[in-house]
Amino acid sequence: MYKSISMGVAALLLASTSSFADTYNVTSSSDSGNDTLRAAILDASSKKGPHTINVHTSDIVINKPLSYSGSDLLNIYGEGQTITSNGNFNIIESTNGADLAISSLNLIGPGGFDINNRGDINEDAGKGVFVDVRDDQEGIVNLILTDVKVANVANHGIHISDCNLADDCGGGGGGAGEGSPASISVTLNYVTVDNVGQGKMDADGLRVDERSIGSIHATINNSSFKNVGADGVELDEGQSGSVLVSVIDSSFIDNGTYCLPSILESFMPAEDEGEFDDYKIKENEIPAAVVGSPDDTCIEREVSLYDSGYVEEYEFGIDTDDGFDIDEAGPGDLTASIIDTMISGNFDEGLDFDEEGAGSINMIIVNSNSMNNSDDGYKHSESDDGDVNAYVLDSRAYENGGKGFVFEEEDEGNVAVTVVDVMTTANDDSDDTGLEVVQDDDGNGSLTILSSDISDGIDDDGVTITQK
Ligand SMILES: [Ca+2]
Ligand SMILES: [Ca+2]
Ligand SMILES: [Ca+2]
Ligand SMILES: [Ca+2]
Repeated sequence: MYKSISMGVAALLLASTSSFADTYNVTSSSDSGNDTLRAAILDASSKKGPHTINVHTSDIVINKPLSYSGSDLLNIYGEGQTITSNGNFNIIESTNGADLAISSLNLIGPGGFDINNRGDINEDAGKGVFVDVRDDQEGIVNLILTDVKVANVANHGIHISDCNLADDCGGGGGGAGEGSPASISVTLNYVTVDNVGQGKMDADGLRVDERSIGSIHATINNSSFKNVGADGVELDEGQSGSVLVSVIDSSFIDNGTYCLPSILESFMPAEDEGEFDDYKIKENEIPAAVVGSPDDTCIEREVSLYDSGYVEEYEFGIDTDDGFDIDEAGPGDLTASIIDTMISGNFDEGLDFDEEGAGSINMIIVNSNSMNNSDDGYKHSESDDGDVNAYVLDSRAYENGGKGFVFEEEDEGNVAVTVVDVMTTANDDSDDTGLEVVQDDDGNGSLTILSSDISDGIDDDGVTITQK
């Protein structure tokens, strides 16, 4: 029995060694033809892998996607070259759920996108790197990018989709679709994502859609996400499975700008909110959904009615986005460590982490700054069964349009937040809150504050505070 397993492993090793020997060397910078990157990817698509492609050329301009349809690992090693797409399409895609590793390449789209120059009208908006997970896939799908820059594409910079609705999966608790049993692991080292997602609504720097069984593991080191139309990073985990994140020495700057308020404000109704007594105002008497703006999906309209059918209140809002957004739904935890990281100038929250269904939020934030974001600096919301556990060390939140740090826990479960050497100031949500900790419904709440300066005040509910 033992012997046959060993022989199986030896056979596997032999198979992979012989495949590795079948390495491709790209020596032509043409878009297609002999010795090109496209030819190597096409050939690899038709063979068992894993495959390795070494790119030794000058820069490459492509006229259509570099599309890998194999299901075994593809490694592409560049030497710092730039691959530019001369149209609005995906630059590199793994269409059959294969693991993909890319090193030392710049992937650059055509650019020039914004809400007035959309990339999704009568065409599909192009992405930088796209991995499409198969419906029947199992195990872990891996995407590893090292020393890679992605810029100027209309849609997501980097997208891994384990969701059968493709770009219509939506996000968060409202996210739809089914997926495979597989989990997703994404590792970014020295990756820059700049000026992507400006050609359509809800297009992120890095986007992971994980559905059905399986978790998301994201490791982000020495990387930056800036000038993205929607979130710098958005991780959406639906149904069972957890989100596990490690971010070190990275930045999330000036993201969430596609639905640009300075362009859309002139399309907002004169009265963009209202609150009424019962039997006063009918729904057809309040402003209708906005039409005729550059992208009407940017303008949200929320209406709540009394049982009588009359309007209780309504509100219009412009849907800007965050630096880093996580939505974990169904059974499973949201566990993240954010270390040596800068979060600044994002048009909604800096960090916006939401956990629903069974499971907890477990956070560690060390030596990080969140400032000048339009809403909260760091926001954590937990609902249903499960706790909020957070440890914040040597970190700062200042000059955010919302609160500095927010930890909200609802339903069954406890909240335990410890902050050490933390500074907050000039966060202005109209009631000046540097630190908000809320424990709702059943459970205990504790907030421990050591050698910290929360100069704009603490907002607490259901929490025992120990301060030294
Ligand atoms: Ca899955
Ligand atoms: Ca889950
Ligand atoms: Ca959960
Ligand atoms: Ca709870």
